Amino acid sequence: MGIADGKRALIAGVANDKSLAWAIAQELHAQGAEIALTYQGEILEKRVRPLAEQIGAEVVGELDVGNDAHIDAVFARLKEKWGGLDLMVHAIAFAEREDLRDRFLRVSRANFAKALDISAYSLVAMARAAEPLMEARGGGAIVTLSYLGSVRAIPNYNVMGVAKAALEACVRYLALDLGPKNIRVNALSAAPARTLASSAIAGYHSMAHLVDEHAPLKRAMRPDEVGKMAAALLSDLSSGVTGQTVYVDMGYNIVGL
Ligand code: 0WE
Repeated sequence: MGIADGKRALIAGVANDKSLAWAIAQELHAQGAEIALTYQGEILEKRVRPLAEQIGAEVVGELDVGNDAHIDAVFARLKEKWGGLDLMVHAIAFAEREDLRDRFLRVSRANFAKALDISAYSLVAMARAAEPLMEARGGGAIVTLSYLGSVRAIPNYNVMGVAKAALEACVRYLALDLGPKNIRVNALSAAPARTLASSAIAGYHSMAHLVDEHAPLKRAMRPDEVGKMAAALLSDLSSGVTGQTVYVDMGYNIVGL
């Protein structure tokens, strides 16, 4: 008996076995959910398909969230497959690599727009597509991934911080729109994790180490801790919680030094 028994979940943003989205997929599977995965581009498809197989998930298509036709096709497939949807995980972000270093104020108008489009607007577009499918099931729950750079100025995070601030605001407005349909929307703000999204970042290791050292729990985050909190936010255990940003960061965000 699991907390996601009989639930049907779409998880977007698995890149490989280090992805926080994969940790969430495994936990939801362990808690009894049926899973659908998407992939972004052919290179990641080769990584996602074998992972899907491990948890009996279906790969329901390519999802480049900058492409409305991909969003339409994925949700059409879900409607055909399940006729509804209970849970959705959005674990997607993008900023140009050149903007994740040096000075924030160098970001171009075009790169700023793209970072906010892919990292924040995409949640709105996916929530709109999910709404009728969740309504058909009498409600649902949505979780997206954020980071402390939304509310603190973290060196080099730059335009991604602005995008995560927008993402967390989108969570609140979506929660307001979708609450009457019994659909909850929350963000999970994770500590730095060693994933594909962070592997490219200069100075990542010293940053992650600072968190381990100064966080109240004095240790690194484990991906399964993100999986467990996401499962809770997607389950009836959090039936009274919506519009929130919940930190899974060993308490780092509360510390001032
Ligand atoms: O949200 C993120 C990173 C997301 C991300 C990563 C990349 C790398 C490759 C978005 N766009 C890109 N574009 C690429 O071309 N994190 C929370 C991880 C992260 O990124 C940082 C961090 C941390 C932590 C960047 C600077 C400083 C700290």
